[in-house]
Amino acid sequence: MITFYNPMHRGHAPAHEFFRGERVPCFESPARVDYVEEALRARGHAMVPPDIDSGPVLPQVHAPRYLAFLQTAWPQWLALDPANSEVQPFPSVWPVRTLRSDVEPENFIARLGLYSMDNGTPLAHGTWDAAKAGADAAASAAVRVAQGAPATFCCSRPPGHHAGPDFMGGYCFLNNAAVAAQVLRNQGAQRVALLDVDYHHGNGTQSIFYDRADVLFVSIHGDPRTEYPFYLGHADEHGEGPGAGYNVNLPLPAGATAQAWFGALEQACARIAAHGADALVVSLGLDAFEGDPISRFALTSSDFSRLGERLAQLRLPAVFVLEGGYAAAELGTNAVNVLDGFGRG
Ligand code: SP5
Ligand code: ZN
Repeated sequence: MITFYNPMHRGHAPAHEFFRGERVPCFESPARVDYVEEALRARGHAMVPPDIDSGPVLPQVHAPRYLAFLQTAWPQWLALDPANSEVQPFPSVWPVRTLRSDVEPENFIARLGLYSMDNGTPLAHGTWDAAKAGADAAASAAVRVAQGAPATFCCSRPPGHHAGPDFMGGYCFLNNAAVAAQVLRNQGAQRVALLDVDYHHGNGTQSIFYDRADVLFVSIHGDPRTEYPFYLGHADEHGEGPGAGYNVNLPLPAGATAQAWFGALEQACARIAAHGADALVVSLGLDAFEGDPISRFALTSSDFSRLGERLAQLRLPAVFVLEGGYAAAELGTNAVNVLDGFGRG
């Protein structure tokens, strides 16, 4: 399968995140993609750099003022104090209910809060370049499928599915899967199905397409009553306006078995088949793996092969986009198992 890699991902390497008020090493590390690239190479998958600029598509899925902030966030942080080059900025205040989000504050940390859903998405000097090259890789993967490739893989980090129209969150900055779906639409697909199998609900993707019927969003994830992102991903979120009926959430309790997971996958596939899509985008999080350090599903490495084989039965051209998955050493096997399963199916 043609894989687009992200030549800039290593520049996004924040040192720590917060857990229970303490600094801990980042789960979302450059090593994750190193392992996936190694497995792709070992199993003979061609890897090519992005060849499409996502610049014109980004404003179709993200607010211009958010893009402007993100692109210049690091230089703005340094402008406050040159010593900040060694310090990670974190938001500490957010415009929750009753507060205004229409007026951009001048204070940098206040603007960071305006454009963040959590304090778990650290910025580093190379974050914009890494996120932008990742969006380019997603756009490239989508164009290649629009041109007739049966399937492509966007092997990139940082991930994207928690990033909403105008905010970062959950280690995500630019929504790569949304970019891929929008590019497929721009290239002539009338209907796109987007399946999100990351352990965490893809709140950003859901929100971007919530009022649209052309992109069906279907997600299998840990129940937000107990799992991140907590405030979205419930089964009663069906879409709104023209998008009513085009959002499908299939939450499962933390600790759910692989059997329960594949039961949800059947429901997802039935809804996708009914959509009459021209193409499929898969938000390929691998944190439903039994060995994932921050998640509580039970898929084995061979279950990821089964996932790929089942998705192939949809008989749709597909763009796979890497999302989460924090059992770094197993990430390569699990990712390529999905891709090879899809190739066999
Ligand atoms: C793309 C993606 O998978 N983002 C996930 C973001 C999750 N952020 C919350 C991380 C909380 C870590 N909790 C550690 C629990 C260890 N027992
Ligand atoms: Zn996840």
